Amino acid sequence: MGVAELAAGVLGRTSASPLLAVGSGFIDLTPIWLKDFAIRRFGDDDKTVLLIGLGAGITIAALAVGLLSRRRLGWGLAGLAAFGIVGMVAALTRPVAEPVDAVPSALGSLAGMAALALLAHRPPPSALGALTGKTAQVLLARRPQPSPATAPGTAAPARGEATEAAVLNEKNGSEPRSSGGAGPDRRRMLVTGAGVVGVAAVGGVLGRILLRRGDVSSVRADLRLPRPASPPRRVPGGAQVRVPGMTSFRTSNRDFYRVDTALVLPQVDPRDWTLRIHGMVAHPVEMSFDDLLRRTLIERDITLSCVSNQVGGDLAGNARWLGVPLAPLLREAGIHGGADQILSRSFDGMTLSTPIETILDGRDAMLAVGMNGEPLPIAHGFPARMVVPGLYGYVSATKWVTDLKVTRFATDQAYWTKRGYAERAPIKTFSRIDVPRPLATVKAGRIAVAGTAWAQHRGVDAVEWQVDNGPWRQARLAPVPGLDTWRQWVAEWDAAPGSHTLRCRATDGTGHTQPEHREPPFPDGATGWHSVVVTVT
Ligand SMILES: Nc1nc2c(c(=O)[nH]1)N[C@H]1C(S)=C(S)[C@@H](COP(=O)(O)O)O[C@H]1N2
Ligand SMILES: [Mo]
Repeated sequence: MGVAELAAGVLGRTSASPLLAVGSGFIDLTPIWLKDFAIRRFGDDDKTVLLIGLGAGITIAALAVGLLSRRRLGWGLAGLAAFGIVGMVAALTRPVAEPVDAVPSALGSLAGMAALALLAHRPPPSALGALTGKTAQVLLARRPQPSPATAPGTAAPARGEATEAAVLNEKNGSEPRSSGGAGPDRRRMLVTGAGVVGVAAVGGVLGRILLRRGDVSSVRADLRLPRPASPPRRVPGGAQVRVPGMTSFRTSNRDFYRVDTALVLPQVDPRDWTLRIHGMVAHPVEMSFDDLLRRTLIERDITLSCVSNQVGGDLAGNARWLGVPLAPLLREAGIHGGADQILSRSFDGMTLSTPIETILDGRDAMLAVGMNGEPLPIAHGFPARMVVPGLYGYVSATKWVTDLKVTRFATDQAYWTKRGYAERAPIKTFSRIDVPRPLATVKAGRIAVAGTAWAQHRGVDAVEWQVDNGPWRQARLAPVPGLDTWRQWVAEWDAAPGSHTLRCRATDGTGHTQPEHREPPFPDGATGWHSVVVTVT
């Protein structure tokens, strides 16, 4: 594996590293329930957990191969060949695969086989310290013979001697084989072993260092973005509810949730970046990053949310996005009648499908280049991503976007829609209680109950809350800059001692109130009322 990592590093192709290719293949094959569990349980650490799990799996498989090869070297070699094949298949089935991506796995596999053969190899008897082993005896006994092959009959006494020697050895409690405790045999084994470990470690580390050549952090740090021609609406002072422990209205780039299938972050240099607009269009477009920045820029506050967000969950964030409006770009390309989908593709081969009408209906759908006053962070799609207010991320928020194909739902499917998620996925009306926290202990008396609600592009018109199945009461809604951000709410509660359950539900701008009925995130977003149990003392 060290050799394979080194080869991937020399090629400068992350997707050719068997470890990362197998990990990415694993992500693609992960069933939805396991993905939702991983997101819920590990959040942003899901990839680290996957890599640790993969490491453990490989260790166990390697131990099995090692044990097999003690029985028969051929089985061990076959096991290592299988390792190589798995790596090659994984690398070649990545969406960005090129034939050369098979090379690291193949080399790694061959190196592994060579290492195993070296380590398993038994040295010739002349090198042995103690000449008491069976092989040694046989060879010694044979030495006077011209050749066992030409004089088969003469081997008989020798075999007898050897058996005697073996029996004697067994009586003495030592193995009849020559591999006894100390001596040059063992030293040689240790030296070979250390050599193999050394090559593997150096290869692995060097490979990783080489793969980091492509890092674009410094390019990003030096990038200056133009100012927007259309600035954002002012965020009202009261948008932030002043309650200790309350979610902040604006999510910082550092705290912004991250959800994607990228095991390692795509490193896209804006100088090499191009965006293609093609498919059902009159004039296909190919533009550079500078071309993009020369267009009219807008800046807007928009709340993103993930379809995997559970009731009460925090897979949502509100940021100020700077970008180029998508609708005019597409219109200039000349959309053919009958097109109903934009299939966007990212640098790492991820695909997302977006209903075309949601981009053209006047909302602030954009190709974002800035987030909260900075170029997009690498984890959030540097240098450009899509943002479409009102749609779940998986049908709108393509990070590291490089390609927009105007097409039809009947023709093309994207990564998640292929896996059964809804093609049209407006964000469902959602509300949660942020303060007090679940299972908190609070002092009896007047306390603040506060939370966040969202129904992007429809707006939140009301949030109600209740204590222990009592009457629903209206919460006070904080002001917001527009329909596309989340909205904070707050209420005052005369808390009496005891254990209490608090609940909330929101009503959006279309008059629709969140249903009580709980549905899981699959296939178009979770539903249900959020509740929090607290102890009042
Ligand atoms: N290239 C790419 N873009 C992607 C994804 C992805 O896996 N790959 N995930 C999408 C999903 S499911 C969500 S919820 C949002 C999350 O954006 P964020 O990580 O910036 O919060 O990105 C979307 N864009
Ligand atoms: Mo998502």
